[in-house]
Amino acid sequence: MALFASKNKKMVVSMFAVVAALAVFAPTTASAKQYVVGDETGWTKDFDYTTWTAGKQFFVGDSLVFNYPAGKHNVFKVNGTDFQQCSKPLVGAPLTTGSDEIPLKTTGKKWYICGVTGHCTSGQKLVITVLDGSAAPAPTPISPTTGAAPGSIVSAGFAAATVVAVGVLGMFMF
Ligand SMILES: *[C@@H]1O[C@H](CO)[C@@H](O)[C@H](O)[C@H]1NC(C)=O
Ligand SMILES: [Cu+2]
Repeated sequence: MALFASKNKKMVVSMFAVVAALAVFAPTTASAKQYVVGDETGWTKDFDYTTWTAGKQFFVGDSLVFNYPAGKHNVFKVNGTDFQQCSKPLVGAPLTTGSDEIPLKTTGKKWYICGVTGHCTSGQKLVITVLDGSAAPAPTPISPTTGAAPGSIVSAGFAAATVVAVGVLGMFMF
């Protein structure tokens, strides 16, 4: 760094801060996907949700949105047995807003059915497998100051703020 004139140091430090901040934010925004179940058809009976899931990969951090006319359908999260038998869980209320977003927080199989009589048996049932988010491309670690994992938006925000603060500090110090 002794080779750099004071002005160049400022430039290098602030450019570093900007690049590092972008590197922290870019992967978090790019990787989280929101899946509208059934796309424009939405959540309804007489639809093949197995075909809809084919070729899709769901990761922790993604979310599902169930769209339907409120009052016409609902969304129960069930286990594999209830899914097979199209039976509503004995405890727990369904989602009923007509635009129900479900964040995928853990890995593994997730099962959803409509609780209106006859709808699940008419195909209104969805099973997905949620994969570990780390299977997605990992962000390139640039800054040694960002100790936080990029998994959560909050920690990413803190990390970016730290990087920017260091950059600003650097502009005054050098
Ligand atoms: C699935 O959930 C039902 C209640 O809705 C429960 O009775 C049953 O034991 C559960 N099955 C498994 C395999 O957890
Ligand atoms: Cu229904």
